[in-house]
Amino acid sequence: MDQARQWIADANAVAILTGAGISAESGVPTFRGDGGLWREYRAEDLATPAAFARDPKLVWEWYDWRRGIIAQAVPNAAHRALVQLEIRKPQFTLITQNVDGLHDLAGNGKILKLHGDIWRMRCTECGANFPNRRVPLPKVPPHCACGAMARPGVVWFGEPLPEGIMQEAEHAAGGAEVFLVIGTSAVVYPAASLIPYAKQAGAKVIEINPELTAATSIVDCALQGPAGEILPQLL
Ligand code: BJW
Ligand code: ZN
Repeated sequence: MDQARQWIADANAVAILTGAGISAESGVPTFRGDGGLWREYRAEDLATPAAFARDPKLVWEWYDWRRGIIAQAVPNAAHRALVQLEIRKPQFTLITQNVDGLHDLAGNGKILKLHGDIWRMRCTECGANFPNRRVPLPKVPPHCACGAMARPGVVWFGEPLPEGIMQEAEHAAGGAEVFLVIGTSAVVYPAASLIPYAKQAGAKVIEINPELTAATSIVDCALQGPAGEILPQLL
């Protein structure tokens, strides 16, 4: 812990990769592991274009239910600590796999949302991309102004990430002196590839997670515990 604290204190350029675990203490369920996913379905079976094509109403009910949970959630001590870190560091990039918007709500400015935003929708026909914070949705599935069905503004398995975002994330990871990996199982690609990418570019990689993950064996320092407890101590 002391060594990691020193690396962070000495760094001008910091990049961070967060996953669902950083929002766990805000009451947002994670995807995998204990207490992870919901109802009788697996995320992998609902978060795909095929699932949406098969049964858009079912997929939208799942997202509507999750939006209801997220709407009640507020940023926790870990989200808040990252706001303080951004204030302190001249070069700071927060790369998140999360769609919950809690980093925005906490007040971070430079956020790369690799997997989109649960508070946005996209039209399946005209391509419009628009915000929608209505909870619960008055009608499921929701529609675009053009009349066609809308879909959640998130990235499903088998879909490309938003245009250019991995280049930006790699730029930040490649230039970072310290790369923090917080609350992710590090099994979903290409997000997980940022961890070895940062390491190979020379960053000190610090992981914060109560469990061992796919990344633990390659990080320079693994701090085992909940992000809401570890991060405030670290910064
Ligand atoms: C705590 C804590 C506390 C608990 N404090 N920590 C082989 C190699 C490379 C790629 C592939 C491959 N095989 C298949 C692929 C492709 C696929 C993939 O990676 N699959 C793997 C699962 C094998 N990837 C994709 O399909 C991606 N697209 C792509 O590759 O496109 C290529 C392409 C190019 C051009 C044209 C077409 C295609 C897209 C991936 C999209 C992922 N989407 C989801 C859903 C988002 C929307 C939604 O929310 O519904 O993103 S899936 C889900 O997993 C979600 C998450 O962002 C993502 C990562 O999960 P995360 O955040 O790590 O959460 P968990 O639950 O796994 O882990 C939580 C962690 O927190 C745990 O470790 C806990 O211990 C910890 N924790 N409490 C700190 N208090
Ligand atoms: Zn439309």
